[in-house]
Amino acid sequence: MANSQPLSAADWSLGQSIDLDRYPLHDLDGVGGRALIARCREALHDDGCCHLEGFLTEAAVARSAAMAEALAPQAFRNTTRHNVYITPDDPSLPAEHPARHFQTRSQGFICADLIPADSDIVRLYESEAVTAFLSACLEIAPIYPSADPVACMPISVQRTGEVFPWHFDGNEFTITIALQGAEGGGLFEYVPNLRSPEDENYDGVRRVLDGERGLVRQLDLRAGDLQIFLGRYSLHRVTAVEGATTRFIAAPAWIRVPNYVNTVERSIDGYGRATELHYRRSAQSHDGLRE
Ligand SMILES: O=C(O)CCC(=O)C(=O)O
Ligand SMILES: [Fe+2]
Repeated sequence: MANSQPLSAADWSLGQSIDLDRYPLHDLDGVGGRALIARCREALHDDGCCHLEGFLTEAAVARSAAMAEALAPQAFRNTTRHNVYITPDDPSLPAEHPARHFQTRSQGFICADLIPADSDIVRLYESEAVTAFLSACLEIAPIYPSADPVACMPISVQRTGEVFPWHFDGNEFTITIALQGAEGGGLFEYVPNLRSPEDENYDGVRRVLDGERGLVRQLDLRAGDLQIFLGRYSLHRVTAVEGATTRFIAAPAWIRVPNYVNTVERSIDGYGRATELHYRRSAQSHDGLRE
């Protein structure tokens, strides 16, 4: 099991960032650690979503929210229109097909290379204990932090009126850490396992887009909460933020391949810029396939 590795001494200092009394990541093989992993696995199996309230310490929340506020003016702001599959329009499909339903998304991203190396969230991202914990919860091993300097851990910046409409994620799982909640709105809504590799369930997707609420669950992620989410099968969105307080969510990326770096095009498309590393990496494919 991925969590059987001994903990490096440096990881003990994670107690400054993570509430280790509630979430004993320093002792995953102990009784509390094993119970925590079992609880997370159950939530992921049943609901595709594991919500750990108060994962960060109060001091880490205060530092992280202040950091996000200070960096927010440098966020890359973007407004796009997309369908739930994040694919281009296909006029050969009937107008009522969900792939033809486009909604506007507007938000900003604080790119990872702006986040100080000594911040709570970067230290957490680089911790072997955190990677081992997530790997154990997801039952996927090994997983690696991304090597992309811009996209490895963006902080989403969602201001008044901004919405992240219904979609499925391209990646199998997503980890988020809420740094600041909205005063109102900014709710994470999801429909667990609405589709599967065997069944796209276009009718079910259509009904949610038409406003059917029966299967929709709602989470008000508060500052300090950690979420593990299987977004490839569960349709989800973030409702419009209300009030003057910006919603900040960090999205640290763990992936199945080591040393992953986006292509120049993906980096510019998603985050507005590419670095020297992206240009060097674009000269070669990571798996030999055309990208
Ligand atoms: O902001 C959130 O809580 C989740 C955003 C989301 O669904 C995504 O980044 O794919
Ligand atoms: Fe998503």
